[in-house]
Amino acid sequence: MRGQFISFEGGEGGGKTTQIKLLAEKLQAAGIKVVQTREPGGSEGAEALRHLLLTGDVAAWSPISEALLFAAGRSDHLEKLIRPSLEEGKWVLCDRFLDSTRAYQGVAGNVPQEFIATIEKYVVADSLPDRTYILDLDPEVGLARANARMADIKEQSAGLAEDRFENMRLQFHLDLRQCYLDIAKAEPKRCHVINADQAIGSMHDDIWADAQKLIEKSN
Ligand code: Z5A
Repeated sequence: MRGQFISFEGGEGGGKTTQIKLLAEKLQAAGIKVVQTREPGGSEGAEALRHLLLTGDVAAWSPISEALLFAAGRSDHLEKLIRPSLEEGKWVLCDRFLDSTRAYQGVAGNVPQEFIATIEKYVVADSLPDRTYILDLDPEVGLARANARMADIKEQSAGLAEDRFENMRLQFHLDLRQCYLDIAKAEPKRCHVINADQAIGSMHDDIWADAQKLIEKSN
């Protein structure tokens, strides 16, 4: 039986990585095989693109070039990892997916939605996530969390840190938040908004309550 495809989305510091790890542990304890992955990245080619996209000058790529590069990585990721894993019955938990392009390059970067929709049609096609958890948080709180984590990473990696988008102005992050909430409103069956301004354990409880329904449905 095909596995379930779950993506985690939201602005900076919402806790996606933390929540993916917790959900993966619960699913594995329930006997489900899980693949944890991320975008940009997740396959060899897409990880190389990640490095190009997320290091260096914030203006290195125009939003339209970024949309194409993220799409190229997504196409490789889908072909090499996501679709084969789902076919093997594994559940795929993905840190960011197509909604990040809609939000970061689309609404916040002004790339026309028709352009993004066309790329989605050919790259993602019918491989939409079965469920998307949108971790919703005031950007000022999220950026403070992300910056605290970044300070640790920079100390360990001599300055090579992926902080391009975190350097953008606050309005950019407010636009992102609104875009995610609009996506959730437009696609309520796929997207569930999780309040990220609560303790890690409470967020996990909300996600697990919903994931259990997915397990029941997929049995
Ligand atoms: N991007 C794009 O533009 N277009 C696209 O199509 C795609 C991506 C796919 C990827 O960065 C960047 O690529 C991203 C969008 C862009 N923008 N940026 N910057 P990334 O993968 O390096 O980082 P991220 O996805 O933005 O992750 P993050 O927001 O920094 O972190 P997170 O995964 O959401 O959170 P976390 O690592 O689990 O937690 C962050 C810190 O907060 C950490 O210290 C935790 O211990 C702490 N935390 C977590 N939860 C809580 C709660 N509940 N309370 C208190 N503290 C917490």
